[in-house]
Amino acid sequence: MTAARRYSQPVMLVADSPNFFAQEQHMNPDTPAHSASLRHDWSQEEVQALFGMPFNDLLFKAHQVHRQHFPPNQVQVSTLCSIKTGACPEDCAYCPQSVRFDTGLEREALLAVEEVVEQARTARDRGATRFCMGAAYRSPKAKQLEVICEMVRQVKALGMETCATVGMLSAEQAAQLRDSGLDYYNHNLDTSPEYYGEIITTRTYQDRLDTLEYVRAAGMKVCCGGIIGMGEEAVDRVRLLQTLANLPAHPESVPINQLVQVPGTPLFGTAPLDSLDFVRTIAVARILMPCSHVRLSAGRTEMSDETQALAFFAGANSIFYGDRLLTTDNPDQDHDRQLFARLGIEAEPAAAPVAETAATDRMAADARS
Ligand code: SAM
Ligand code: DTB
Ligand code: SF4
Repeated sequence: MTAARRYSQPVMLVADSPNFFAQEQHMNPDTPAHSASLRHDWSQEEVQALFGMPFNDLLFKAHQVHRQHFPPNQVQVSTLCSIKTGACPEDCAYCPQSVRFDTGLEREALLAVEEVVEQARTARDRGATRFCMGAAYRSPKAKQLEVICEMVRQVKALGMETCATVGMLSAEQAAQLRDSGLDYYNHNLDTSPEYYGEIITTRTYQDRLDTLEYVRAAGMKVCCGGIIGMGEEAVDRVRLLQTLANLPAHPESVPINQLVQVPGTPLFGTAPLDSLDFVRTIAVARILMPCSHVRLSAGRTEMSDETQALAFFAGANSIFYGDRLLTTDNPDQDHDRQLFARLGIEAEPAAAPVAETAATDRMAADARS
């Protein structure tokens, strides 16, 4: 870690793009009417003060905010699919898919469209309402993007919401994905602007903000969050959430990942995060971005059921469901169904009607049985 980190360093946020404010209302049709009261001017001190609250007070406040904006016992269910695995030229220190680290991962070329659609159908039939396609690219090439667009079209035709995360995009590429019917684009800030350089050197924070801006301008929903437990300081979690909340429009989906430590990556062996600090981060995200879905994302395999229950209480209302994330394990599906049943949680119905099967109802029914 560098000795002198500059927390006051300005980051050019996409707020500088004037059309963003106008977009918030119609860009986020799922957002409840309270969106007029959303704030985008959180100071570091204010966010720090939330993190510094007594745990009970923080959770109480976050849960109140959660109840004001969402049904308290519903969790949105997404399933991930790695459509292109490994051999990525980037150097993200957490990632098993970087070509620079020997993690023993077998690389795979871009999957065939039919294979991806088959996996999406299975995920839908097991109760997922959103299918997220991830590719280990720095940024997709034109031919690759054409194939990805076809995947999006066919997955959408199954009645699922679609999400993709395939690296940096140009404005034109974002428009192409939108035209294929992509609902969400996932692109994470990962950490604070100040800690970022310790984690990734092959692309800048500003590159990420630019991609987010193109995604917004194209009219897609934004899925953007970060990873905690990467050896960052508490102030970096403050700055990550502050940066997310002060984007011109809050991301509709905010994944909070706990680092999955993979042997061979530079971050393997990092001191694990206190699980209460993980829950605090979820709670503060909920308070700052009250209308966004906050996803209890990677890292659930290493988490107790009790920590996950606290995270749901603190305002997490989305998970990845399915035995795999991209290249690492996720809790098995039976375990998640039982956890939902024990907590009285139901899967959130799909935004658009799910074709052929009432998949959401099925997962909810399974969870109750
Ligand atoms: N290559 C594209 C990119 O980086 O934008 C898309 C795929 S990448 C695997 C998507 C996200 O997964 C990363 O931004 C990071 O936040 C998350 N991620 C990757 N490895 C992780 C790990 N070991 N633990 C937690 N989250 C991880
Ligand atoms: C996100 O924020 N987390 C997901 C998804 N977006 C693409 C990825 C988690 C990856 C965990 C490590 C792996 O399985 O390779
Ligand atoms: Fe590549 Fe994405 Fe992994 Fe970074 S996080 S190494 S860009 S696959």
